[in-house]
Amino acid sequence: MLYKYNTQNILRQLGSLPKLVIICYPKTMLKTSIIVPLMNETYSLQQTVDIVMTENKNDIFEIIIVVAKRTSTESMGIAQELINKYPDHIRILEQTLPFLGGAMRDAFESVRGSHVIMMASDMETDPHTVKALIATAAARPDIDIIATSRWLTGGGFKGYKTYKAALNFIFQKTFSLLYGTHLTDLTFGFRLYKTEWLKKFIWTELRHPFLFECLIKPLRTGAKIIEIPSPWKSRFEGVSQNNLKIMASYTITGLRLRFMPINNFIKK
Ligand SMILES: Nc1nc2c(ncn2[C@@H]2O[C@H](COP(=O)(O)OP(=O)(O)OP(=O)(O)O)[C@@H](O)[C@H]2O)c(=O)[nH]1
Ligand SMILES: [Mg+2]
Repeated sequence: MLYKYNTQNILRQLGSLPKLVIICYPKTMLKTSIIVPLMNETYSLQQTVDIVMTENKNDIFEIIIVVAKRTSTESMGIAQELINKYPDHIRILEQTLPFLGGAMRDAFESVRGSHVIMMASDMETDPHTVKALIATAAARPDIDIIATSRWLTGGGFKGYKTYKAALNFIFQKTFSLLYGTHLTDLTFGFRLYKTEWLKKFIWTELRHPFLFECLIKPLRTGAKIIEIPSPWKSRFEGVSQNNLKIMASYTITGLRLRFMPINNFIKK
């Protein structure tokens, strides 16, 4: 006799073990919302979405392209083309809060999937890694957040200035010690979250350090976090919104949140 069961049902039914079990995973294993903020990228946005859709269509519930008033007309044109190409999957969200952190925070409020992937549209977050993130989440339902790391074997930096890489290394080592964590990349804004972990917190950062805040608040409250490697490659078009002053302010964010009572940033 054949039984079509998922893993949970099999475990529940262990008392009456069938002779032969066929495990049928549903086609769509995760209902993933992907957040892609957009400022002045064109070809890299197209490439990002095309690769993600080709490799993961069944696991993607929606791709949210977050735009600002300052998003370029050319970029808006490409976003519209992508909506025409993938009408069931892509939507545009106009941010109300300012800057990159504001874009992400607005998107966190708007996601409808069971899992969320945050990434960029400048091809610095390797779209091929999305497949690995989804596969890891499916294989490890016990994990709350899967972060990607540029510092693990299989990651790496291409086109990153040497002094920036050195500062980044010192930053990661210092803050992993301060937070007592094995994680090697606390600031790379390329991660998969169980959606509930995005809804638990009062967020405060608006600029790039939000990418750090949205990892260390869950870390401080006991989220189970693992890392997989992902290579970083410098953008080949458009311009970064980041600068040295913003990069320096990550330090203030890290120090402030290390000693803040948890109750001050968990939603009641
Ligand atoms: N909607 C929106 N997107 C933004 C904003 N700032 C940056 N982005 C997007 O967020 C992604 C990452 O932004 P970058 O400014 O390149 O930041 P970064 O990659 O962390 O920093 P770099 O290492 O300097 O490149 C890109 O896809 C940008 O288009 C913003 O204020 N609003
Ligand atoms: Mg960038």
